Amino acid sequence: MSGSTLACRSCESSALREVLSFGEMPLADRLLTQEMLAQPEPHYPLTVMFCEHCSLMQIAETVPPEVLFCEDYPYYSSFSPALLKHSRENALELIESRSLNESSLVVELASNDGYLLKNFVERGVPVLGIDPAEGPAKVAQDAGIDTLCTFFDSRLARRLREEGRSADVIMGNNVLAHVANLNGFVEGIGILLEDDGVGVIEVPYVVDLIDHCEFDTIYHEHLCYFSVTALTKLFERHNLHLNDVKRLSIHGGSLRLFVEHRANPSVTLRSLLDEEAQAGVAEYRYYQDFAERVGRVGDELRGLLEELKRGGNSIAAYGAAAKGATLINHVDIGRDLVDFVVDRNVHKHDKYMPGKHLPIHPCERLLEAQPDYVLLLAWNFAGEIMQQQAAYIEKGGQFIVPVPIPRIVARTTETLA
Ligand code: JHZ
Repeated sequence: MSGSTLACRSCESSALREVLSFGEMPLADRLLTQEMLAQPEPHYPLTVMFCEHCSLMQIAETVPPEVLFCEDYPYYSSFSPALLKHSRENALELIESRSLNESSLVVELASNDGYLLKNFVERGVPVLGIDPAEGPAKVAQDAGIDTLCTFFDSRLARRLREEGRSADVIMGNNVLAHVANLNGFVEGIGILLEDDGVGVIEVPYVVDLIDHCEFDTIYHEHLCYFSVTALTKLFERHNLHLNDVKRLSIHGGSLRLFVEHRANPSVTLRSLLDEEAQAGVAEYRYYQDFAERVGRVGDELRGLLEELKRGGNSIAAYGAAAKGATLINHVDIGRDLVDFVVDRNVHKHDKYMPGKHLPIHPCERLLEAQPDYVLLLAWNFAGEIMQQQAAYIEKGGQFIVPVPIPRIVARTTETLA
């Protein structure tokens, strides 16, 4: 059963207006085994709303977190070399800028398989990972990364405090949007953070989502889609201050937030707030034509795939990503159009994509089958994936990038560089 938001997830106002409805959708990370194919698959409505009071974009439905994150959660951060590099650089910068040492504590919320914390451990900085997903948490524990397999909230923060643990740095990458009790989570950060500590948090940026029509990043795990304007209000409610922000290209465009107990807003933060005000991010009209644009991208993509099929071409897909589930289900891409999906994550192999049940194979399958086209579901790692697949491209294979405008990426020196 999913709950429905009657009030804003941040400010609790009821001034919510619909931006887009996807109708009923399956769960994006609930990959199916062969046996599960014969059973009914749960579907839940997926409706994007905008809060006219605090300007937070969000979805209306809350699928219980235990359903989303605990059983067989297939997302392991360590399968992307680009993400590993990004995380390592982030950790090294922080060790340097905060002078972290053996008496510091770095806590990561949603620490997954330890992809980020291992960089601190390697340099002797004590860490604590917190993650409710059993599979990834076990990988981290086995690698010697102290990890609690549970959800983070204000109660856990208090318990840790009582045990004498407080954090010099709290990290949380791609977790804030996933949290059903948003205010409780942020309150917990305030409790656990040392007086002079810093929260370093990454979230996908709603401005990039809207501007580049990244509609496939909307699924039940992602409850919120943040602007700096909305975030400032969220943190202030808990006596925390968003003091600095950095725009990042990862995941189609993200923000790295620097949150502290004392207010000390940077020039960058102020100018991004100004930019958002000028663009109208706090007003409904900024989101008003999104549904129409999403419809257009979907029609164009389906049209392109159908045309290629009519021409006798074979098509596969790359990346059994959560966002891929939204894309194939919303655009209605089934086995009539795409034969199979490949992915490097071994935990996804021999399973089937939600809803459309496309089979998932190891990446080697691409060279064996040499389909004429590959739909890039993990378009956020396009450069990295196309370089890896140079042999497929050399043999005449071509990639289709679905957003912001569906297009075939021709075989160029750029893709092979
Ligand atoms: P990727 C996940 O979304 C889940 P997804 C989560 N909900 C979230 O918030 C975002 O990340 C941020 C594969 N791959 O990371 C790995 C290759 O096979 O874009 C993944 O299965 N070869 C927590 O799932 C998928 O593609 C490669 O070379 O949409 C990418 O999924 C690379 C780079 C990736 O996120």
